[in-house]
Amino acid sequence: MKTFYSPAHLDHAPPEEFEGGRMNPAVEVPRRVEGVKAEVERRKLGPILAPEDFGMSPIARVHDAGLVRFLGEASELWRKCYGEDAPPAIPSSWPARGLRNRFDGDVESRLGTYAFDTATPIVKGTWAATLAAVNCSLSAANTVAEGERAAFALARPPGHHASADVFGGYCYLNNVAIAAQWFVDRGMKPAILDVDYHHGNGTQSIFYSRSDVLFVSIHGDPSFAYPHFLGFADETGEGMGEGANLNLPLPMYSPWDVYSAALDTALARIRAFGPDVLLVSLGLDTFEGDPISRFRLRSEDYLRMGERLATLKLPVHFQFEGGYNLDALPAITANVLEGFVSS
Ligand code: 6XA
Ligand code: ZN
Repeated sequence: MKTFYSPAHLDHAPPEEFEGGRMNPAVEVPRRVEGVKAEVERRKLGPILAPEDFGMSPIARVHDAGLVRFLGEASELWRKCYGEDAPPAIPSSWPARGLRNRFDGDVESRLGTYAFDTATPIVKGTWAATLAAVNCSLSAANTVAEGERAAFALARPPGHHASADVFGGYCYLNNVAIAAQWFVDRGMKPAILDVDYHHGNGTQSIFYSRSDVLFVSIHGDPSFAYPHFLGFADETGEGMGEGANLNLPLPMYSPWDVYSAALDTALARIRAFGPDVLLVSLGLDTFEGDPISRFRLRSEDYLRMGERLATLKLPVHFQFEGGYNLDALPAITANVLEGFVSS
């Protein structure tokens, strides 16, 4: 299996995020991807390749032009406002009910308009890393479209919380959604399975009124888990998309037997949709030792997850998302990939 990787992510390294009333050390750090890369090499899971450059048009198929323009210039505008050595850009005010969205205001108002949380700082290297992550994703999609059984986009920042015109949750552009749209534009019928602990609100919202892309997500119930405002079981799609969205929120501390039953439900729904390619938003923060999540999957469960995905007999695009236990992350990620390729 080919893995796509770019070192551009190393320059996207905000040291902190604002959370729980204080600045906390960042958990979405470069070591995540570097550790997984080393493990893919160690287990000889296949070549690690540089992405091709797909340009801006696949991004424009999914994202709002105003968001893309803002992300491209945000760091520079922020530093003009607060100085060359300013800390990372984080919004401090939002256009909540009764206020106006401003798409062409100053950097503070555009940050509030386009971001939905304080966990997603913008630094100098953020935009280049974001574009490289999209290119890794599209390179993996291209490989799968050309007939490979699977490919792995090993990239950060992750993407599944970014909607067409809002960023957040450590995500700026939605890598998996851009790849799914790219498959659609090649006449393919993609299904997306999001196994990250957090609901993929961005991916859901991008495809919510469409019947040509299925979105299925297994995640911590938003009644207690981030992103708090989307991911409930009654969100089933709208209009043409009614029935093409399935959320399987699970209780706090769910272990593998609970998770695995939800996975069976998810796979049955995917089979019924009849896709010709599966995209997996591969978040590994369902692990029992994850520092920000509350599920209880163990290392060997990820082998089972990979094997179970293989029963669909579909080509699979694996897209790296969350997962923050730096000691376990390399092994549990590689376990999913190995479980898949060895079955
Ligand atoms: C913000 C938590 C963001 C969760 C990011 C994540 N405090 N998403 O792992 O999948
Ligand atoms: Zn997550």
